[in-house]
Amino acid sequence: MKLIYFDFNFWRVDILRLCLSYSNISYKYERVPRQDWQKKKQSFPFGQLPVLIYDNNIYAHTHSLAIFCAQQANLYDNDKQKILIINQVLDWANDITIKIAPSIRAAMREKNYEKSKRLRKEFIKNDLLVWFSYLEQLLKRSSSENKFFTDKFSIADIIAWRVIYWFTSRKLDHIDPNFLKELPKLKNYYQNLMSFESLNNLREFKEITKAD
Ligand SMILES: N[C@@H](CCC(=O)N[C@@H](CS)C(=O)NCC(=O)O)C(=O)O
Repeated sequence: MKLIYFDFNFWRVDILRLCLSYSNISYKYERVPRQDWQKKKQSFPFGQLPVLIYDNNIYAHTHSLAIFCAQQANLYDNDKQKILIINQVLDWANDITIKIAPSIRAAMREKNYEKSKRLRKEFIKNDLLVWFSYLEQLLKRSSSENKFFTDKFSIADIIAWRVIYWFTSRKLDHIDPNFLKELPKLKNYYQNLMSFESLNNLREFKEITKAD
């Protein structure tokens, strides 16, 4: 099994790596340097990363790959309603990424820092707490103790941990790293995951949190 992503850490690929590693499934990992992307883009399905190479076939799209890796790692579920909960966390992660993406693109691609700042402030005003409170609400109505989304550690918790880590790790300009104080249940959930040994002992977890 081989995963391919860019030469930086991001939740879309990290959730796949964490899943596989959790169940000791070995995988290769190729990082494409950003400067090589334009000449390589067309060789990937959908012109995007991450991709998974499995049994000589290539597969794309975070959602599909996440379900596949979680199934391999026994971090998905067989219960239809639990599957719905897990899939919603995946869709939440995708949606909040799409919401913040214009402010990232303005800085990274266009090098227009004023525009990026304006878009980031708009995101903070309109979306940041709204979207994290959606996640907190989902946690509250899905789990009995606000410990794991489906009451059993799953890829949903890996995704939620990774995305909250991204938003609270001071990597995103203008975002108060303490914004979760407004959402105490989600904050507590996240802190429990930070100290959950089955997760924080993984090599990938250490690498992700050390890189910042
Ligand atoms: N629908 C894709 C979106 C993946 C995506 O947006 N990948 C970005 C990096 S995070 C990318 O490949 N950007 C380069 C490009 O679109 O040229 C998925 O679910 O994985």
